[in-house]
Amino acid sequence: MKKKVLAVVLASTMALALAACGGQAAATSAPAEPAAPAAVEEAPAEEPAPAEEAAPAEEAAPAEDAGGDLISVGFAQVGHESDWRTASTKSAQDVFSEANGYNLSFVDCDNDSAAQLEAVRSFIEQDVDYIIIDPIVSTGWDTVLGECEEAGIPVIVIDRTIDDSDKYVSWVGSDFLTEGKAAGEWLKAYADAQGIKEINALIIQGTTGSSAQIGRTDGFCEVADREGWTVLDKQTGDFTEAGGQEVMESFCKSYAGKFNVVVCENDNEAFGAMTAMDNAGVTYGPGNDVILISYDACTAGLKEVQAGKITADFECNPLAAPTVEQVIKTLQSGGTPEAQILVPDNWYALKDQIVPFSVDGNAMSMTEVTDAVIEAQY
Ligand code: GYE
Repeated sequence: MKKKVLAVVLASTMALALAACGGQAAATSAPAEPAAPAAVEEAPAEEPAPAEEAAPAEEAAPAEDAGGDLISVGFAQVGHESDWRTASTKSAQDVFSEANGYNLSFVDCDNDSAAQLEAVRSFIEQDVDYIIIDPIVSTGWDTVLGECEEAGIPVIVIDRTIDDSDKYVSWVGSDFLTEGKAAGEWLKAYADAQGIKEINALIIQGTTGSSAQIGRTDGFCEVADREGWTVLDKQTGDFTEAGGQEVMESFCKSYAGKFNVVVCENDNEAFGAMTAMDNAGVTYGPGNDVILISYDACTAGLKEVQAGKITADFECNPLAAPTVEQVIKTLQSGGTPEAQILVPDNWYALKDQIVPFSVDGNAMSMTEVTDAVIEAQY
């Protein structure tokens, strides 16, 4: 299969050059994420931090307001599209419980941006004390955030970024651009180690216009462009398993025998892509036809790494709620929280796929997937 791939590539260099990442950048370009891909040092830790340690919760001193009432918090959540999202929701519901002194209004916006704006406006009407937003897409926010400001309700942005407004107090989340670059730089080092000379990649993207999609696509494509790899195609799977399967089914038909790398922008898309490749007779994982790269590194994703299906998985930690609670406590006591708080991530593979690589000159470490690592994951 690899030889076949090489032959096709050499025969159609011109056509493929048109489909390279750079040629399609406009489709996914957006204002830079406000979170300076800060602390690369803070990114992958040496040891797998057990999930709870990523953002330690404080001892549960009920966080009631000065009058002894519960603190009301509205959370406009993206939806329920992935394992990552389920973990994020559970984390918020656990932290902002009545026992901890909160009254949580939780809205699952079902990946609908209009519904998400409506949810925020309903929180303003309820006159909640704080609003948490995980923005489905990164633009279209300035007006409604202005309304929050006018109502005197502090907004905390969680996970995905808002790129067209700064009317919020803090952002807590992961560095998606670094995740994408890490996937690209790992692939470069791994391909070199394996003697793979040609990369012909397909990308199943996350929800179009979400900062997670933009950062991961841009980061990976930056390396792809630099290395002269061919990105045959990239299409959104909307961060769902069904979406990943559908896109991969169409890729398997359109690019049969032509690709040796599939990048899925989350684990659930990877699960769907695996089904599609199984049905098309395409093998993937270490030693097989296709290098399968994924993001999130949820428990089910790491199990597929262990099973030799996903070749490398780039984490995005969903347990940000304890850190958001710290922001609220800081505000409650009249302090000023950090404007940007990065949740650290790890990169995962099996032992034989762990190769040294750097991102922006900073050496990265990878974590070997073992039973204990999977056990500790979210
Ligand atoms: O990767 C995906 C989820 O915004 C980082 O959204 C999050 C992404 C995550 O649906 O699984």
